[in-house]
Amino acid sequence: MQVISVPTTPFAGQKPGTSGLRKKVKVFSQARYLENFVQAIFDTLSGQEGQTLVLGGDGRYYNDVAIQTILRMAAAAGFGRVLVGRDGILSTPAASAVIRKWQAFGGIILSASHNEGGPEGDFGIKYNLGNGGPANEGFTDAVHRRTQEIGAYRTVESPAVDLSRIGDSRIGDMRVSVIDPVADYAELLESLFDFDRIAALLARPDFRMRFDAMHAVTGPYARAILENRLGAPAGTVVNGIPLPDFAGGHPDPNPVWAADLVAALADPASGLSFGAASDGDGDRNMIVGPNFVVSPSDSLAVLAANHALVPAYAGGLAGVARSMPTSCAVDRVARALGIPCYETPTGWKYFGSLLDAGKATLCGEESAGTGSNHVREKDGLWAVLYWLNILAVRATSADVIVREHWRRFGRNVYSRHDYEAIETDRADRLMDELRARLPQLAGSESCGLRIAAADDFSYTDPVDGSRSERQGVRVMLDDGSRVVFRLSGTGTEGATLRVYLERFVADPDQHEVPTQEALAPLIRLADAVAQITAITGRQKADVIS
Ligand code: VG1
Ligand code: CO
Repeated sequence: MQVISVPTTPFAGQKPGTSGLRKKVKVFSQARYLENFVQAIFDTLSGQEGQTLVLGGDGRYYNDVAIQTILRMAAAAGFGRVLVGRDGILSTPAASAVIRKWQAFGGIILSASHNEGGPEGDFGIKYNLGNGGPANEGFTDAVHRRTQEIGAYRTVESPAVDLSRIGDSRIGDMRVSVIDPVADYAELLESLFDFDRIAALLARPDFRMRFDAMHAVTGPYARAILENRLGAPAGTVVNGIPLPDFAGGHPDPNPVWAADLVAALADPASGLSFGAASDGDGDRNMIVGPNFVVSPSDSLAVLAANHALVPAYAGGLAGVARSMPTSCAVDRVARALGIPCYETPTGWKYFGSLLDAGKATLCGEESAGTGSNHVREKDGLWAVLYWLNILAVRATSADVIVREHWRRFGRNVYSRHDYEAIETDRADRLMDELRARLPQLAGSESCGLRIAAADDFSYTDPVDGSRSERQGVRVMLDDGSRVVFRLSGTGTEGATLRVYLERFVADPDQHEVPTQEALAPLIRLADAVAQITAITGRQKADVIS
């Protein structure tokens, strides 16, 4: 096998964000751009010679081109074998499952998740370690440093691999195995849940569900598991064929981008009793009951509170973990269960060490990502099956389950307001000024509310001691309410400001007050404290979830 070294020069800005490197397709498709980044990953590894790499993506535009490039570079880097999903498809949780099952050295996942696809859309790439989870900050920082000094990338000459057929071929000394992207993952999920009971629920005439794959990667997974294995009627899965441009939408399972699903569940004529959706790469989920959208933070709390009903977790939870901006609903469940609750920065990479160390069993984020120690990624279909398992045992609907949960634990009323594509300078100024004002905020009053404390969240990993600073500004009120501000690390256009609002309501008579109404005082406070309208010129958020 003859390895070719191709001279190159660094590109600025190849810095992975919350979940890998995401850029416009136009940026990624420049000559040497993808190659530089992949070489920087391979240069950061050691000991990969002869080992197995897992490779796949969410099927978005440019996946096919990128996969052929990466296969050749993996051969040049000395990998012994690559497991690649048929047609280049692997959802993020499926890639994690495959890495773990086959004890691979690591994996490369090609996805920009919920970001739009197509030639004008986004592309992304992330590296997962041998535990199946996203590389930690130490690794991604090292990759970024390497991209800034790179002088050559290595590849081999070889014709394109046929990815449409399962089976083995070779690139030089390396074996390429095209695998069924669904099988290992489906087998794993079947081992966690009570499939017989879920099948019985799906067969009931009074129960009808819809799963919206949003034209993204989960279509084949949902069909195989919900329709083929569990016997849900054909047509349960809608928008089930992965399209390179997601039919022009954002595969982001929230009330804005999954408005059709929410509307169908609000319409009694649809006959639907349960709805769910997943995102571009299949790691996030949306749960919808009759005329009721389950808040992702509540969903995590409900999963934890009902763990005894699910075979894989009936033995008890070691602990739970949530990202800092996620509501404290799960903390209340943890307290009742007498188990620890960890608070991490945003992004799944921070959960890996807790899961590996057996400190947490369930993890979740307010952005509709939930998962467990079965893989090292968040997992959309896993969450849907977990809910179905609960519904099957409790024989009631999702809205009733959440309302009962509120009555028992109180309600953490919660919402996230996103201001998208703000000019980067303005967004940075907003955060800088807010940070500068932090010392004065504690003890002050704003919009008639008393601020008890304000800080910039930092985190020390309890397992490896690594520190992460500047992970979001928290403004905490006297009554336990919170407003959190941070800039998104997944966007590709300007900056996205995320404002997270949370208020605890114990009184059951107040639980039905509409979310935005219950949070109105905090929404005013957020604007006053951070000067959102004054600095960005925006009167209201672009996406409210
Ligand atoms: C967002 C979410 C975060 C999630 C990340 C990746 O990050 O807030 O909770 O882990 O997306 O999810 P940010 O930095 O834009 O707020 V996914 O499904 O895009 O892989
Ligand atoms: Co995702």
